Amino acid sequence: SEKYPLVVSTWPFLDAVRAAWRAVDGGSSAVEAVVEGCSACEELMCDGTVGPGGSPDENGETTIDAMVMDGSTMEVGAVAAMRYVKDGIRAANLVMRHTKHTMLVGEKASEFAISMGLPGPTNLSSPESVEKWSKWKTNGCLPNFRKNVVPQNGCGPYHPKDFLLTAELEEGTCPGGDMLGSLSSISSHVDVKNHDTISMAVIDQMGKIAVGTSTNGATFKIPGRVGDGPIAGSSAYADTEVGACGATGDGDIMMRFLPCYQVVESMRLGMEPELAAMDAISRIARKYPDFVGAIFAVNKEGVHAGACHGWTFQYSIRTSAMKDVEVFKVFP
Ligand code: SD4
Repeated sequence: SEKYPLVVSTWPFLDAVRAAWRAVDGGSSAVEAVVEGCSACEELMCDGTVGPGGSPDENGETTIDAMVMDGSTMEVGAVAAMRYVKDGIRAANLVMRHTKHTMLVGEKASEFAISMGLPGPTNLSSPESVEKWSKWKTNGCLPNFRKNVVPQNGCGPYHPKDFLLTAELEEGTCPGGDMLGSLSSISSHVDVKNHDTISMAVIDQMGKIAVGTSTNGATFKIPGRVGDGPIAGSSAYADTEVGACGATGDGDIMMRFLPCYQVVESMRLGMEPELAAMDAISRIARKYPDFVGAIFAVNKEGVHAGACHGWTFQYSIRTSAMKDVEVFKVFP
């Protein structure tokens, strides 16, 4: 048919889309193509925010969030804050195909992935991530993601403000001193360059739909932080009867709204992809006017659209009507 196969992805991750296209055009299932596409991005370390070598946490470590969803069976596999294994999407796929669970986390996710044959343990740091982190350490470790805290000295440990005020009363000293004033003004500042998850949707030759995501998250996140990447309905969602959605941006905010679930459900009720995408984004923006994020929506007819807030967004598409990947720009 002319409507599918089809591959959509956040950002101009051209080689990832090409890898997924080769798979699906050659007869692979939507799930297989999503895995090939996201895996290509992990290997290329797309933008430094997919695969290893990006987004060091406060301890300097890179961890990985990834998810795959089969929109025909509604099965999901996900890994969250996975350490020492770089193949996020393949690990997620192993969870989906070889367990009855939906998500594994942290070091246990790594152990599972390695036991199922993925390479590891591997150091996920790169010279770039180490340098970024050392600079941050040298410059006083101003946290990106903490609020209402004071560092005990310089780089932490950080304590809740109230905790310290109590300690001050008890001991008659004032730990933290004037850092209290300066730190409280740094809320959850997010660097726009931090945010380039791959979120991909594929419609295969049978018309079946799958989605996948992979990211190393957010720079200087608190160790243990899990973003929207592995959360079905947030970073991506698929239903073969309706269509699919993929998201990118400030996952800490977006995962409070399940925007991709919202998009697919709106399309199920008859909304066009463009309106569904805009509605999902504006629900978030109404509560968080400063949030940065974007989504693409595609229905089962292959009609697609994007919406964004706080930045200009681009998504990539490949269909049989195109000679190569085409990139669409979306403005807030
Ligand atoms: C996260 N959503 O972990 C991811 C980052 C991202 O585009 O999307 N970047 O918050």
